[in-house]
Amino acid sequence: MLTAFRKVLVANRGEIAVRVLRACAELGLATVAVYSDIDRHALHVRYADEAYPIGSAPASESYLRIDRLIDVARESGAEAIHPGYGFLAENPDFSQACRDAGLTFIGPSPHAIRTMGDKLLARKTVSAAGVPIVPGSDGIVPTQAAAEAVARAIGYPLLLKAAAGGGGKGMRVVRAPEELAGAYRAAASEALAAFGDDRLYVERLLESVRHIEVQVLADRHGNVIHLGERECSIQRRHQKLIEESPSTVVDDDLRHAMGAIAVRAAQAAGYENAGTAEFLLDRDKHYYFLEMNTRLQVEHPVTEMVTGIDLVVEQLRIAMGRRLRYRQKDVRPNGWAIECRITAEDPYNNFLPSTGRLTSVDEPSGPGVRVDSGMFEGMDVSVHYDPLLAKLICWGETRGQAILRMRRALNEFHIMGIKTVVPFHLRVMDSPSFIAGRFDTAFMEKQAVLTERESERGLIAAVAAAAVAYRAKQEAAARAMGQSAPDARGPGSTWRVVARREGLR
Ligand code: MV4
Repeated sequence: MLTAFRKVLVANRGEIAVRVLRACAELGLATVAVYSDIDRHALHVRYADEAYPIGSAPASESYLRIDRLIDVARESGAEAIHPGYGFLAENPDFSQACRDAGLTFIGPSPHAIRTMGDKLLARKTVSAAGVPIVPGSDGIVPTQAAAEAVARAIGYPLLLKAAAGGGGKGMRVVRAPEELAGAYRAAASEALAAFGDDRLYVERLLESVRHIEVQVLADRHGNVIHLGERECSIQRRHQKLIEESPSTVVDDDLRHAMGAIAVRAAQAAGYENAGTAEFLLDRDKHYYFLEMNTRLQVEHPVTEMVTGIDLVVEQLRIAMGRRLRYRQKDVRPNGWAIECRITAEDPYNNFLPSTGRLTSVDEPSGPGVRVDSGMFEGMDVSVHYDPLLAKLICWGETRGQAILRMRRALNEFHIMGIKTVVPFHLRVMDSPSFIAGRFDTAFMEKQAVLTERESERGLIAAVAAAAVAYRAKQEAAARAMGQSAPDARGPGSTWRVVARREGLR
């Protein structure tokens, strides 16, 4: 049955709020934005038809306030809520609260969120459906002794994991029996701090693996399809940095097999809407289900760029009760897409968050280039929220073309006023192992050079070359206007601009 809605409240901020608003507008839906005090001038507030304040800067006082969000939906007449990602996107209580308030939650049911949110229940559920999981304990290991018993059965090295967690929190590697006691205590206390739940389980540690995830779409009529894979191995402390689709190690047969297994996992969970099954893929092409993410993911654009399918539009249509418009045979990935996450972090100082006011923002464009951004000149980047500012996605007919295009686009991407990871991404695009597609989840450890500040000599030479090039452009532009170039030593001086661009300001 159809649940028509005409107005959507987007319960998020930044680039993903802008992204969802765009899909809503293209479907002719009215839109409602919500904002914290410091977001009152944000892009998503400007793009929405209506905008409502929901509280002060800390997320706990605003974007996580379920009561305020439901109140604004009522006050604005919004009949549906899109959670974006992060914040309340995978909070089953929010999905339930929307239902209780008679609102359509644009995402899976509370039951599906709960099932996949409990990593143990997720393992049990999909394993019963024939989905391969990493060998490990059958349930939690309530004591260190229980963990030791499992270790004797599956062997070392092993991984202690939090039943209530994902994303690596509460995870500890154990390579020998004498390490188990300390690791167990550390994992349990970290899990308790992060999730309020110290239950642990054990898995065999798989090494030299890739992190491959498969996008699925499930409607409310029993139709489930997959949209191919995303390569997500380039991560730093479980934060993805660069994603791509397809993966250099997945051929058509493997794509077909992993896709079918991802569909089976979604069906086992009674899944509706967009979801992502995460796998580990080892060197022998064996794959193991890790967890299922019950939200639209940050990296969804790489799938959109190779399939031509707008995932947010499909989410909205599914939430309206519409049938999927695509059958599995209609999904044929075309070309290659790479995403670089543009974050406000200093790649040469341990990715320390960088805050401040954006004094200028030049975003790349041109053929095959997409920028999903929440940035604007004058925007204040604060410590209250995730450092993700934008995503740069480049498409090419081949991976090589996508890399060249990404290099070109990154060189056009100038964000002044804070430090960003743009220079880091440029180095990755020049990295032989990345170019060769020869990497795994240990890429960042193995490529530490990518985050070492360039040698003084090299840096000075680079800044000098950039200054000369910039000055030449200034002089050429001035000549074209019949004017003289600005004073090289003034406030907009070449050296100052380039030094800022190189993060030396
Ligand atoms: C693993 C693993 C190897 N063996 N499990 C779990 C959280 C998710 N974000 C990644 N996780 C992993 N689980 C077993 N049994 C490797 C990963 C993993 C990873 C682990 C440490 C550091 C970076 C990583 C990047 C991707 C996957």
